[in-house]
Amino acid sequence: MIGSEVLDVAIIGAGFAGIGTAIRLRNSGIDNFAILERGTAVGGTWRDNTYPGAACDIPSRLYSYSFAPNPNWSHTYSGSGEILDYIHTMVREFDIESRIRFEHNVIDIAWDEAAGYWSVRIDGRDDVRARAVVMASGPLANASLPNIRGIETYEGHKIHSARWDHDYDFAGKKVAVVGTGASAVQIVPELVKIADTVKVFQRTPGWTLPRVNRKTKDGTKRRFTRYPQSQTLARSMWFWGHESVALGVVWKTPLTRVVELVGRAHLRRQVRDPWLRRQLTPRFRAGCKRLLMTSEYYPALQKPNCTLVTWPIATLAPKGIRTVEGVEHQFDAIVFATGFDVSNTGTPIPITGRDNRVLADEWSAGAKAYKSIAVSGYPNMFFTFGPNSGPGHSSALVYMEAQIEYIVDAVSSIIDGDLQSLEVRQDVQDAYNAELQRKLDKTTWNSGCSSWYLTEDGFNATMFPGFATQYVNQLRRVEREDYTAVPRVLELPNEPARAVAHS
Ligand code: N01
Repeated sequence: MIGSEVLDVAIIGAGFAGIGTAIRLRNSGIDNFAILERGTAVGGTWRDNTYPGAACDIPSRLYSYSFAPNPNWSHTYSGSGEILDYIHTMVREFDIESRIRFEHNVIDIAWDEAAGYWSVRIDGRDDVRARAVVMASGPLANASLPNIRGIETYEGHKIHSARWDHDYDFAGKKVAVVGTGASAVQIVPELVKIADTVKVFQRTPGWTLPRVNRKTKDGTKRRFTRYPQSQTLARSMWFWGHESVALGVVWKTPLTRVVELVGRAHLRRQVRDPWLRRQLTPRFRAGCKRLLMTSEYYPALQKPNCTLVTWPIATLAPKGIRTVEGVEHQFDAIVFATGFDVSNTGTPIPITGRDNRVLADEWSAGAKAYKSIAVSGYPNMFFTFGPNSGPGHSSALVYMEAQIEYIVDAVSSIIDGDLQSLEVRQDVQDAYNAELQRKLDKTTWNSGCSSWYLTEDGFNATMFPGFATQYVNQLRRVEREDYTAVPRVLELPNEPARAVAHS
């Protein structure tokens, strides 16, 4: 049903990006917005990923917003609970709670060209109209069980890493972990402490680097509280440290070999058994898949109750997992740390733009946008963590903050300039993407491994081929010549009359 409400901005999702956008919109004087959240709590991926050992592999000083510094991070790298607390604290301190509408599952978004607003359909509720929409639904929001033969026949307990079952007692159980990515390497060290046995099913060994996690001293917390500049300086040092790593991780350079040498040395130091070492040695360039930052994973694999299985899985059976050489491994529970249904093709929600264009169709071979944020044909719509916005070497929050500032600038242009629409030019978007794909050819991500960064056809719709500095700099301001701006001619329904701007 069409509701009567007209928002200036509808934000889809109350994760890090949605909350950050809300804070910065409000700081810039835009107050008529709502966050539409399908869940019952804020936090997005940090609300959902509560598996034992869940933590961030980027230092907290950098994995936080510069406009919401936290002097009290307990460790260099925080656990998921502490990160979720940080998000809750922002919601409280910036007074965002009243703007969040929980259990508002957006099922369709369509542009009304004549009226100049987006019609946002919400499951079982009145539609909302919004002059601008910010898609903050996140690329890793949808946990997916893998497409393994026989998965439905397995009779034991199935758990996905991002939908942890905290009621299930692993004590004394025989457990399988499928997958050896960023989630699995955090789960396995915790599971071996409680389960009777753990078998880890590895398809591809990843590059693993040591992670030194130090407790933050009380004196340091006090100093950061008293002298906020000292925390800014610490953040800056982490930023530049990660920027230097880009030289070996983002591009295939001689420094990539150095990263690989560090990975090999880490493996040699932690794993004495040459056969196990061989099984764990990656066969692709470092950085191609996400680097695994852990000092706990290799030791956990060598605990007496843990086994690495490298035979490919043939099928799941009622009692467990059958591998291709014909062995059936029986389990009480299987943990799937197999990643997410990543929308680098299609869109998470049906989106219909100008002239009835359907974004999922346009993105079927791989998503494309301008500077990861705007898409031609879809005016007044802005993506956080849109196409080609992923960092391989730095904090997602640094990228997200730059996106938010750009989006707030664009939305301010629409509201303050009383624009009907602000739409990126197709030729500008095409030129940007041609250059982007040319640059991606030289990156480690496109160097021949398979990962969630790439579509099945090998198109990279996920990562930004450059330094964080370059990504941030391109988003410093909205260049008006990149966009077509149409002044508003109609008043929106049920809103106080406004002066209509004329160009
Ligand atoms: O998922 P993944 P994840 N049969 O896709 C294997 C973020 N994150 O949840 O490599 C057997 O990386 C698959 O094998 P292969 C981060 O951005 C961040 O671990 O495809 N195995 C792989 O080993 C990360 O990139 C943090 O051969 C199957 C694993 O499952 C993203 O989340 C922490 C299979 C999936 O690895 C996803 O990480 C955790 C099958 N059918 C996650 N299908 C931070 O610290 C898949 N696999 C910030």
